Amino acid sequence: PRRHIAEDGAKGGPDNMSGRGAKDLVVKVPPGTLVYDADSGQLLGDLVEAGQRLLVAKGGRGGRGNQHFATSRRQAPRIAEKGEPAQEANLRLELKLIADVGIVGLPNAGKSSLLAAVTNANPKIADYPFTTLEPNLGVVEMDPDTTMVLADIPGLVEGAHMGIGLGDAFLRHIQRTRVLVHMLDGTAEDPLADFTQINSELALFDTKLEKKPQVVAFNKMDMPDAQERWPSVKEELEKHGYQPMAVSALTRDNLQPLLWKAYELLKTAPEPEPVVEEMPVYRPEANANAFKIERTDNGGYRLRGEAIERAAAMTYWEEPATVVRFQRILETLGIDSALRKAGIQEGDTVYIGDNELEWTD
Ligand SMILES: Nc1nc2c(ncn2[C@@H]2O[C@H](COP(=O)(O)OP(=O)(O)OP(=O)(O)O)[C@@H](O)[C@H]2O)c(=O)[nH]1
Ligand SMILES: [Mg+2]
Repeated sequence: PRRHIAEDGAKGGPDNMSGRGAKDLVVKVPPGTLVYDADSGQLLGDLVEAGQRLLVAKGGRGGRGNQHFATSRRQAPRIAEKGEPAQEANLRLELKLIADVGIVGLPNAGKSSLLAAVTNANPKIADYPFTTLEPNLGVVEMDPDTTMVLADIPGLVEGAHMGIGLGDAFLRHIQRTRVLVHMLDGTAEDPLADFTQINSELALFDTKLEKKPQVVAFNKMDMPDAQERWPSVKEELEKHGYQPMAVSALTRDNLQPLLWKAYELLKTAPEPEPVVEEMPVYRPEANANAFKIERTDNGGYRLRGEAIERAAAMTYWEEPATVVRFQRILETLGIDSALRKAGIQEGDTVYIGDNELEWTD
């Protein structure tokens, strides 16, 4: 986890100077990022489009200057507030990449080679498993009016749905593609077994993935091994209702027809379901003035509550005037009487946030 900390609001000053409010801290995330409250698991928002913003924690308001505390009796009050501390939130970010077409297949099938051959993307390509460690995106322009976004989705190995080889992270990306190009390594011992394995990983992760429209691309047709296997693989796949295409990412043979086939499916494929129908933007606390009194092990009292904890954080305890003001807040919120009801005695300790106070009558 990484911490991002915005400034607190600045303190208020004399001569009616209000403190500066804290500047917004903007954390940039790529489109397709889901934002969850890490503690409750609640989904706070789904940042789909470029430029979309989500407020997850407010920065601190600046402290009010002394003039704010003037009354008819006290014309020049000594109190000024400390800046308000910024809200805190633990967030979990999940990236669901958004592409029209996801290229899936076992390691070494030629996914990255396909992406590199047809788009401007420049993914790593090598002949050992797991060359590609994160999905790559590329835009393919079939003609000036027809473009698609392709994603090379690596890491689909056996057990991917259980998180083996980071597979579940990759599977999540597939949820937000509309059509799959399923690449088979034509030189593999048993391309059909590979095909079944990938499909079962998809289904085990999310049954909706299995139903995504698939174009099967039998790759490496430039190799004699692949040419030899092709007729039987084709026949078997056709029996199951697929229309596989033999291609070579290396020689680029048949890649254009493959893309048009994917495009055809794309036009009729359903939009991927949004993860949340409504987009909650910010949820205010139920009742900021609510408070709770807990007994501590050492016989003290701990006060919990948004408003009171904030007021405590904004009090200068060495300034009697601000302490008096805090005392008034205790009374206004009914905390004072609740503490008395709870049996608080002179000299008892009251904890609020990081503050430790002594109760005096
Ligand atoms: N002969 C031949 N080799 C190919 C073809 N396509 C890919 N290759 C080779 O196969 C190997 C794997 O290709 P990649 O594109 O890296 O495969 P990948 O599916 O992205 O693999 P991972 O990233 O590990 O999942 C590389 O050595 C490629 O050069 C093809 O059409 N013909
Ligand atoms: Mg790759």
